[in-house]
Amino acid sequence: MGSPAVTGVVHLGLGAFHRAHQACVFDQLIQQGDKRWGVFGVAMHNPDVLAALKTQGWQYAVQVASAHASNWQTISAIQDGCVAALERQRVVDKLASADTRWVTLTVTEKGYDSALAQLLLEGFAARFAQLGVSSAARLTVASCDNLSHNGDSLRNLCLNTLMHTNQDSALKNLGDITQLHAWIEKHCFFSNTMVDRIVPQSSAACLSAARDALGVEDKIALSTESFWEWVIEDKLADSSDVLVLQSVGVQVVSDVQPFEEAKLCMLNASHSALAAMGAVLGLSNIADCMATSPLRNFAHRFMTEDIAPFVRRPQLDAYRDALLERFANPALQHRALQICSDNSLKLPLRWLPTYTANRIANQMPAHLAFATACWIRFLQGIDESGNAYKWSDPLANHLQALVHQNWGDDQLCVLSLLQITSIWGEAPSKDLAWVELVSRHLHAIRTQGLLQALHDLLETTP
Ligand code: CS2
Repeated sequence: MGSPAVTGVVHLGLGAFHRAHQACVFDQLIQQGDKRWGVFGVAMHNPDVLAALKTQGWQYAVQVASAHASNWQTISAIQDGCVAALERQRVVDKLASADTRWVTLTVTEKGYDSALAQLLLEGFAARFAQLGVSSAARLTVASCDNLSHNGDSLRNLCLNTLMHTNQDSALKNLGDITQLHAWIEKHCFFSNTMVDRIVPQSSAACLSAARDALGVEDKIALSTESFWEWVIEDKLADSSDVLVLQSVGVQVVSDVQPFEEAKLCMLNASHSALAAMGAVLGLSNIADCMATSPLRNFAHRFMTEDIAPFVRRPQLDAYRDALLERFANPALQHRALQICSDNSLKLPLRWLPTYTANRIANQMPAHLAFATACWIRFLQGIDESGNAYKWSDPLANHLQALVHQNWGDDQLCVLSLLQITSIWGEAPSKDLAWVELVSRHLHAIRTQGLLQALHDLLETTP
């Protein structure tokens, strides 16, 4: 089909997830002959992926793998790009370009900060200056990170940052702030989206499989599953995109929330629980966890009993069973410690809604209490065979220090962690029955080992 001439999408964040999810969708659209979906890929800081893309002629391989099959696809949707920290003006120019119709983002939970907003605002201001109020100026801005109401959050972040900008700030290029505010409200369509595909970080095994299968060196090859979902709110700058996206399997819906809620509270929540358990048990990846039947049973019951009654996606039993199968995919080396990274930002979105919904209904989410105790045990940083591990989290040192300080006094340990309101809000640390239950589980895990404690939980809860 040849290369498309136009980079109509600016994507921020060139991690594995983008390259094996949205980039594959855009690639398919390009292959169907719609040349508007080439991606200008912006790495926020790290230049490595871009450097590899350049030397590989803007191509990389994605292995779609299960226990029974493996096939390789070559993705060439990303056509050009730059590193934001090094070439900020190129990002701004690209955001202002009339060719650009979409902005997509995968900058992770911790990327939604004022620095991101400032970059986007400069781009929007340049676009306003260049394209004015014509319909060509309209832009779909689609956050593809695992945040609740990701589009609304990004919009609020941008508009709040703009309103707090004053003349002395670093943002000198925004022009009249009131006019820019009105322009953004009218021209930028911040759609909420739900994105799903399990994409582990690349590994040496994946790169060598790529070498064997393709006979070429690919420094950024990835492995993933065949399943993918992308559900986008029907709030697009160009409404004719709806049919275009649907033609390759993207769902466009009026309300993303039931999808997003099920994704975060069923998939991501049980992922985080399994990952914490796996790390403590010395299991390296999620498929290993799923091959350990008490952990698989736990995930099944956590989703069925604690979570499903409070989420609204249709056919939840089938959704849950499909998730369990996906987690068990032995071809995905999805490391427990990768999933545990940034837990202090993930757990509020993944676990807290289930706690809150259960407690409002006067119920006790027994499996979530156990998962919470596992998370606390995880923070010790040493598995049950005595091997130390590390993970990345902006609060890692603080959390680990609290656990070490209070280890041995289960209630104090639990309280000290539940009192971190940026993770748990106000309620859980004041909920005596909850503190008591989590402490009891922590005691059991600490004194009998995680598997015995889990066995007791699965035996005693109905
Ligand atoms: C995972 C997600 O790393 C993690 O925290 O739970 O990346 C998960 O694999 C994706 O959201 C699946 O779509």
